[in-house]
Amino acid sequence: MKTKVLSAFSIGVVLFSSFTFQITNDNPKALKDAFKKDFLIGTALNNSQIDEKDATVNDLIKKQFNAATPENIMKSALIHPKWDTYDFTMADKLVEYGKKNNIKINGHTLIWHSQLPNFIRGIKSSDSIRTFFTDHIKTVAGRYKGKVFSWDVVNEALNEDGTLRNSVFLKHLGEGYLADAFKLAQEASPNTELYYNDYNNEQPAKRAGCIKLIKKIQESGARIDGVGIQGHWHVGKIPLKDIEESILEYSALGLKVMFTELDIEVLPRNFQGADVSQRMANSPEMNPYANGLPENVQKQLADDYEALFKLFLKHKDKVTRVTFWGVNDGDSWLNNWPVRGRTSYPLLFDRNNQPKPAYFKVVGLK
Ligand code: 9MR
Repeated sequence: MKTKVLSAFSIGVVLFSSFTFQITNDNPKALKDAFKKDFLIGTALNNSQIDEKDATVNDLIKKQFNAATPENIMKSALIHPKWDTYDFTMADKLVEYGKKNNIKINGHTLIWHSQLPNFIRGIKSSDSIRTFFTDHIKTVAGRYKGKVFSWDVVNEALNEDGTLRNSVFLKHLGEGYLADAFKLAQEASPNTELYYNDYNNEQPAKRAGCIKLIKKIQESGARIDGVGIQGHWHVGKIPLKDIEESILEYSALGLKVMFTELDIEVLPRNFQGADVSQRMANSPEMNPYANGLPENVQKQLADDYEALFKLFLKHKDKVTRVTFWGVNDGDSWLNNWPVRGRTSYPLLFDRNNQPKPAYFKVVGLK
């Protein structure tokens, strides 16, 4: 009898210790804690997340991230829908959410050629574009003065060859609009960090254009604090050398470097970057992992994330934030771009909010 009790006890101990071991193994430090001394860890938030609709997602956000960027709600089409009408409802909620949960908010974005309000199309005079530009920055940056940590003041002003994009702002205001945007943002919100943000600006030609653009802003006397490299990359093709050179070259200009919209696409595509106007037709070959991600791709994704974070850690004195473009695979924009309705797997958390092998590799670096 005694022996029986003892063995039941020892089985219990063995079970208990393997259980505890599993907990520690499956439950490593949260991202924001693991990289606490290195850089902020951010995510993009959509309306349902700001509204705290799903308790599991909400817990995940609060546990893992200490920075957030609104995925859409601060873009001019949404926050400034009519000439004299602003809608701050969701942006105000986001700011509250950040305050409540100790999450630093990066405003995204003041001046961007895309997701502009409809009324812009009807404007033909440069004076009116100037008025829109000035009022928009003053009003939006002014409202969140002291409430957001930083702003993407200008987003995606460059072409792939490094020349300036022929946006409505360049056409009507000339290239001085870049420095003007930073000056206006600085006046409206003096203690907020001000950034230029783009995709593919780690690529040599676009990077050279980006450096030229930054120097012009600096020479104008305007303040620019950092540059965001969005980081929409493709599995197995992370341009590590270009990224490292970019970190060094941008920080040599006295700027902080951020990875602002990180995700790694695993689905086929015949071009790079994140120009939302580019689209491709759907077909079964274009959506190969509708029923799950093969082991080898999952491993490559994990290895890519590990290599990236190793590089970020190597330059942690220059990199101040790494933000993922979405919380989990299910809500990534890559399920709908450049092909609608695909099943993509670009982030560290899966559709059930569970950490993926890539998460363990990244956190395992610490
Ligand atoms: O993720 C955003 C998606 O929900 C929007 O439909 C899209 C529309 O332009 O914008 C996406 O976010 C973009 C970001 O604001 C700027 N860089 C590229 C991002 C992905 O397109």
